[in-house]
Amino acid sequence: MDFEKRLQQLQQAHERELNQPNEPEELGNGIFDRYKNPVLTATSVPLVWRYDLDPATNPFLMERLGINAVFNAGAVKWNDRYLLICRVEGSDRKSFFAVAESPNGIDNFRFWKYPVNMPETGEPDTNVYDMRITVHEDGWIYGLFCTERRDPQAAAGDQSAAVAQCGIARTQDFKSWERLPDLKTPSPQQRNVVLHPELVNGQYAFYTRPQDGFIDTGNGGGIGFGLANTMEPAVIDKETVIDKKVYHTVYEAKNGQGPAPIKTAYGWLHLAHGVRNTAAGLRYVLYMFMTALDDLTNVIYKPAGYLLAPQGEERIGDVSNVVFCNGWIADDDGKVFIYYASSDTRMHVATSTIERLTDYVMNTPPDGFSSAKTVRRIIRMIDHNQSLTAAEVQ
Ligand code: M1P
Repeated sequence: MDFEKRLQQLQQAHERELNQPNEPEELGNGIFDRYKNPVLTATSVPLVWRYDLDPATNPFLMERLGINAVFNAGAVKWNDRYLLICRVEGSDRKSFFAVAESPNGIDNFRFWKYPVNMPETGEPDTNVYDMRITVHEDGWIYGLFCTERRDPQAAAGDQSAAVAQCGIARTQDFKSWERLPDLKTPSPQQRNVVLHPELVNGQYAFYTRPQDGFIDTGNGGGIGFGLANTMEPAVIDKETVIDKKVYHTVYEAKNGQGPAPIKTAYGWLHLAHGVRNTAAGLRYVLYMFMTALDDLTNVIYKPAGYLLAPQGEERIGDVSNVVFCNGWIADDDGKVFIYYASSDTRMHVATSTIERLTDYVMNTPPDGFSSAKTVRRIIRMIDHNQSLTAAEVQ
């Protein structure tokens, strides 16, 4: 096929994908609405990032810099637009950040002209991913992310051992970023670190995820909390686990804070991921809890089980059976956009409201930690429903 014709076809297919309207799935569960299409995939990435469009240097118009996946995006409403700060992973396995913007938060996401050119520290990152955005009361917008480097202690034959730490950068426009020193904590490794939007007694507050190893959290794990006097550099001397791993729950293997929590009249709403072991490997789901307004370490409500688990095609991808969320947006009218990735492959949106999410978190029963308690709860609900008059049920 001739170069011009192929180019035209590629451009048409790309525009068709970007302009595809998104619609909620029917009925839903009353807590949130899923949408029919992913909001971003690997093929949403601009053609000019992937193809050399010069017939002299790329006569077959082949993809030169392939993109493998777009997932795990931080999110923020900025200048009335919905921004996703995506983890874009090249076919070379390296992740980087890129901003995509939508007028309505559910479709028509388009990447900005260039990916984020994140500055490095004196110890260059091998891989960076999973940015959490915090619009902080100090006036900066912070992006906290995982920075990964080869484990300097690893034997020559071990090319997988890595050290994960929390990288920190700040911005005012999402284009130019100032890199700050990596977070220091008592834990040997860190992932899923999130900055709280408000100061606590004049200090910066962080949600952490202490872990002994790169994949296994070992004796660590749980969502931790710590304070630092300043961001330059941010040093946490003491980490307290506020939401720990628990046997036979959806967060028995590990868990991690999702995006920065949302403040409500009743408490801080948290979205997190929980991981359990199965014969088919790890399964990642999303769950919620609420902490007290006057004590960020006090979990006051926590419904049993998951809020959102992988479903349909979400189950399949590079790392199957995973949903992961590090970005959500609460609009002034109370609408909430939950941006979640499926199977480390693509981005989706689910919508809800603060009213629904607080009702879900505050009025859904907590975990009873045994089958017998689950059955007793169901019987109570059946009996309650049977006691209603026909008129009440209608
Ligand atoms: O592959 C699933 C997820 O695994 C890691 O999350 P966690 O540290 O909680 O296990 C991260 O690499 C994340 O990016 C990835 O989606």
